[in-house]
Amino acid sequence: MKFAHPKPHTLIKMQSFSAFHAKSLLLLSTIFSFTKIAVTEEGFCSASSIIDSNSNCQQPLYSKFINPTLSPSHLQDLPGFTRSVYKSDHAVITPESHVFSPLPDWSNTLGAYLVSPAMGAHFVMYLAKMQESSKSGLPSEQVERFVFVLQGSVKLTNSSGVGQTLMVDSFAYLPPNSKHLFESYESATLVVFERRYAYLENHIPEQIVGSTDQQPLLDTPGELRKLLPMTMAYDFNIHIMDFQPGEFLNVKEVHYNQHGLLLLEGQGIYRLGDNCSGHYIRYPVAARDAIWMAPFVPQWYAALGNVRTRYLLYKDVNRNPL
Ligand code: UGY
Ligand code: MN
Repeated sequence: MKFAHPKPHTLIKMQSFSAFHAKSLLLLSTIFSFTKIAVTEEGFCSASSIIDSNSNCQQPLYSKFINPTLSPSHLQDLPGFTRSVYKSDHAVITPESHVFSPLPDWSNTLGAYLVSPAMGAHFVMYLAKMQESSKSGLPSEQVERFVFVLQGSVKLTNSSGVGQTLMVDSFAYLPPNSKHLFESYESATLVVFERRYAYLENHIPEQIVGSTDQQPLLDTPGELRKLLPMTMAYDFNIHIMDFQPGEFLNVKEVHYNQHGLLLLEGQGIYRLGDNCSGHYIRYPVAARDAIWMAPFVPQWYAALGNVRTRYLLYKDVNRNPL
């Protein structure tokens, strides 16, 4: 057994310790107690003991047991635990699984790709964490870009040299091949969507800059805003959808369009796809979760908890799927 008492011969050896060994032990324990203080000063709060009077941690012993919570921030601390799921027709990518690395062509910016063509999507959706004095790169030729500010602020300069500051909840659409630059002087977090533009004769998309609160509420059940014009020049749109707790999607949707979704606020249950026995798969989701939905994946959402859900949703539109 791993945690059995020491065996009798171990005890005999301990009794025959020389004075030298005893001194070494004293030295070691002094070093250890200094190390322990240093570690607690670094902010490690776990495994404090009832006899540990030096601890800087304010939380009472066993606080997580006494105040249990299912908040995702606690669950994401569980060793090896993630709510992330990757399947052939959908994926749920939760914050504890986000992996950031330097974004090619951007300076001082870390990116985490949450949706990409490797999954079967025709677009990418990624988080860009711009640090101090950072600059964006340009997308490839024929690729359009949509940027939404989640934290901080960025300066957008377009091809005519006009600069605009985008704050949280502001967005910009950059048509394919349009030169532009995002700069951040402090830190800023963006969600970015890019796809190869599907050209349509006589329709030319233009640069758009706006903010969510300026967009009109559409006359649908629940609250829906569309951030891009609903004209044929645009081959996708970004929806902002709000649900009060208890509200749910009116239609149990199955459609040809793809989605990339980022939960901005709230929590609820997302129903996606089917498992092999025909039962629906329901995912508990919360703010900062990202979802990829392939064409025709069954989808439905119900908001729960006590705050409004808001999510941002990419949807390809206005093009013949044939
Ligand atoms: O417009 C939509 O397809 C949207 N209602 N889908 C979704 O929220 N999953
Ligand atoms: Mn949908």
